[in-house]
Amino acid sequence: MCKSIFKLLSGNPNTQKRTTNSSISLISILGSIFSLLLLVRIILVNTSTRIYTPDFKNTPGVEYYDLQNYKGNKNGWQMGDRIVFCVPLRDAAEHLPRFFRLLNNMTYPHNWIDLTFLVSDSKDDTMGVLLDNLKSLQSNKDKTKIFGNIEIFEKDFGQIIGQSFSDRHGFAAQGPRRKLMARARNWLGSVALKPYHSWVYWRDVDVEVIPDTIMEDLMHHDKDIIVPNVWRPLPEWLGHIQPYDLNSWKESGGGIQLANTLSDDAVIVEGYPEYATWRPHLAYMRDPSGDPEVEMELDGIGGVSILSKARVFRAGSHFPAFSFEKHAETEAFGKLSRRMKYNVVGLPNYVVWHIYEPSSDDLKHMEWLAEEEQKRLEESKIREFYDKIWEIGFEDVRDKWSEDRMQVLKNVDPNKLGRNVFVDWSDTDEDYEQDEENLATESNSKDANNEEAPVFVPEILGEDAKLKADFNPDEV
Ligand SMILES: Nc1nc2c(ncn2[C@@H]2O[C@H](COP(=O)(O)OP(=O)(O)O)[C@@H](O)[C@H]2O)c(=O)[nH]1
Ligand SMILES: [Mg+2]
Repeated sequence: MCKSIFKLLSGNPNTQKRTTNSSISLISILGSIFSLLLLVRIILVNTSTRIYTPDFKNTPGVEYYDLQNYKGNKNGWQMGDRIVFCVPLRDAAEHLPRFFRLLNNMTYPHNWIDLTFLVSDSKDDTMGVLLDNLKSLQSNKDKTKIFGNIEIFEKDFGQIIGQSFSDRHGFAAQGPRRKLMARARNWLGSVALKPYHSWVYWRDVDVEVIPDTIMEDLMHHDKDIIVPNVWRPLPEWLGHIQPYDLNSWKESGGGIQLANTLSDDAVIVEGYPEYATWRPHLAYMRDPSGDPEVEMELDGIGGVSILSKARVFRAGSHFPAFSFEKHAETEAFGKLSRRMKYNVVGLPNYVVWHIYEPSSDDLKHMEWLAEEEQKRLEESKIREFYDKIWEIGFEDVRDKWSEDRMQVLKNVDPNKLGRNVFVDWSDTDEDYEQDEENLATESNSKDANNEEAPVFVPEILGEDAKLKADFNPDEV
């Protein structure tokens, strides 16, 4: 039957033409359907993978941010990731010039760094010095060195604890100070963080030495929160260097046990005998020749230099200004962020150096050292003076005399010099004779009175004669 139809179709030319036409239209219909399906598919694929992007170009005053774009890349310096620096300041005038010097040396593209400062409870000219330093920082002729947006906030919190080393580090001061510091940090963080920031960097003003590549060095670890190790230099008499920041640690059984015994409001602080936690501290994990890339998981962290992804704060983590798991401020920030499933990491072999500030005891000791030094100086001055007097009073002229002796004798005719020197006293004047007579009379009378005879010094004369006898003109 197929055969007959084929025959039928191919046999008649009209039928053949109709068949060709209908084939073409069939193909074009199929093509159209295929193209349509393809188009639908493309539309479907595109709409399902791409987020809807509203267009606000024509709506004044609207800013749109797709927050997916600000999640923080591990190579942020190549991706244009914007960082906000948060710097709390109190009585920081003396530290600011150093802070800005270090800031200016940083290798992370300056244009992508925004700076924010919170100035609180300062008795010195922190604000004035801050403004001066910012002015010269931003007047750099090299435009690549100019920083991004700069914001300064001012708010006093009524901090009653002094800013001296010993005031700040006394045990009793710790709880209230840390809670208040937490408030200050939250005030700053909440106004500083903008939607276009990918990273937040917390930095204390009083850092002495820090690698210029600190941002890249911390960022490439790609952690939610990361801190370096913090040590400080010491004067020679205290032993050169010392771990500084004990707030970065890993929780221990001892720490948890201790926390359970404390009241709800208590704040555990490290480095005080009152609170023995036996926690492993990041500071003590340092191996000076160890790999700086080594990471250590942490629970509590210190605040000297924290790099955090912005999303950690966006999600609600912060610096508890109350007792959170018996901690406050940066240590509680670490603990809280861990509870929120963010990773918190420290670098034991990568070190940032905090400045050395003397404690009250150090100051007393230094005062004593200065007094001792003063005493030593005075004594050495007196000794120098006496040495001079001694030299002048008891000058040793023997060498000088042997030189002079030659000078004295060099014009004497050696031929006339004999071993026995004859002294002709005949031309001695009368006065001299008279003197001799007087001397003799005096001597006789003294002898008569049994008094001591005048001392005659034949050795001297003999010495003189010997000198002349020994004289060799060839040696002159
Ligand atoms: N805004 C503000 N900053 C503070 C306050 N106390 C300290 N700071 C700043 O916070 C940072 C850390 O303080 P610091 O006293 O050095 O802490 P320590 O090194 O842990 O003793 C420094 O930059 C200080 O200038 C405060 O009450 N308010
Ligand atoms: Mg400090």
